[in-house]
Amino acid sequence: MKIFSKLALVALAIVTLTACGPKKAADPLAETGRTQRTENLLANMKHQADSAGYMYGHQDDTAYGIGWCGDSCRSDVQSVCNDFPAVIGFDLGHIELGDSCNLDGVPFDHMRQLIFDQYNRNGVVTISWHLDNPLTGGTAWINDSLKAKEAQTMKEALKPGATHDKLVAYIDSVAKFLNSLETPYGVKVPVIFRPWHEHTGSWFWWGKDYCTPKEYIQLWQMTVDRFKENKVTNALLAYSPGGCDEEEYMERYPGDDIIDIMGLDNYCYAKGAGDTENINRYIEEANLQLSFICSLAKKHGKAAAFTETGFEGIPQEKWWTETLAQAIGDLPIAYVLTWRNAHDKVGHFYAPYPGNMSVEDFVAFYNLPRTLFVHDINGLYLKK
Ligand code: BMA
Repeated sequence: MKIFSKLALVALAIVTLTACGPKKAADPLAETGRTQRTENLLANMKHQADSAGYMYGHQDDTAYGIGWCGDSCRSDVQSVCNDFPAVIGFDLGHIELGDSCNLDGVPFDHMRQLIFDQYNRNGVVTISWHLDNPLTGGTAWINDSLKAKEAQTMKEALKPGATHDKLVAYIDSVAKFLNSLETPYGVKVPVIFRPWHEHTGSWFWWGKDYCTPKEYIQLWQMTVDRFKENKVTNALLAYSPGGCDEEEYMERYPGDDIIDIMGLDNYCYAKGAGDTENINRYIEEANLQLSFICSLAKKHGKAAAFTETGFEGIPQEKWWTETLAQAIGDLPIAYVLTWRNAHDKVGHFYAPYPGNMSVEDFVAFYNLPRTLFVHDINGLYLKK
């Protein structure tokens, strides 16, 4: 290349750069250190809970369903009501092991794409984490025969040593995944991260019998510290105890500086449609718990949500309008999420699919003025 053409190229580059000015960040950071879209999502969830109604969510909705797995752009919910859930949940269990698929067989690369798809349709994404035990190598669940050892996990994880280092690396693997949720246009997809859930029970190694309130809160602090260290800017944090009273709920609350969404995990464990006693008990208890959670959320300036619920196998034809919608009533929650429709575990489903007995009632639930699906929401990320 002749010297003058090189000079011409340099001149052209300078002119172009000056004309365009400095490149503007696609999604600038807010004062909190999180992206503006992440803050907008939180602000809108608080506001939306006060006005429009609640979003419907479904775990692993687009990853698999009854009779299918990994299909492109498919959803059992969408198949029955022509609309996607406003919230879709995913689980990062086994990302900490460096596996390519999560504990339910969903490839993480596919999950990332499904998260982009949900964001692109203006929907919300929430992420849970059933991580393995960093001390024993067992699952997240307490195994009765290993209980004595598993009960030591929290203590070991919080003090300097091999288990602690392992847990740090585990949390870092989540941070890395969250950081990888960047669109080609430089926007980090906001997500609601919901770890250390149902800790008011004792079935996970972080459960109440296996640590003190102080230790449980330290676990959250450690999570947040690692997120900061890894410069995670797109995560809202949800706290989701299992069914409990208000005192228990607050006993292990990690603090207003850590939590954004106050949640509840509570399932209907009735023995069938005829078990009205237990169905009614679920309605009453969930309503009572959601009601103190909504008051607490208001007082603490947080959003409130029914972070996990359902009736396995939906044995009640009108579960949606006569049970779930009744449990929520007119409480100002931002969303409700029902659990997954397993394709490989017979009867383990919590949302309708074509041919399911509760389809008609689900459509009635869809048509209730307070339930919101993807078509009902807009501007969650852009309108402050
Ligand atoms: C549980 C069940 C399990 C699943 C786990 C994590 O409630 O659905 O089958 O592995 O959640 O998704």
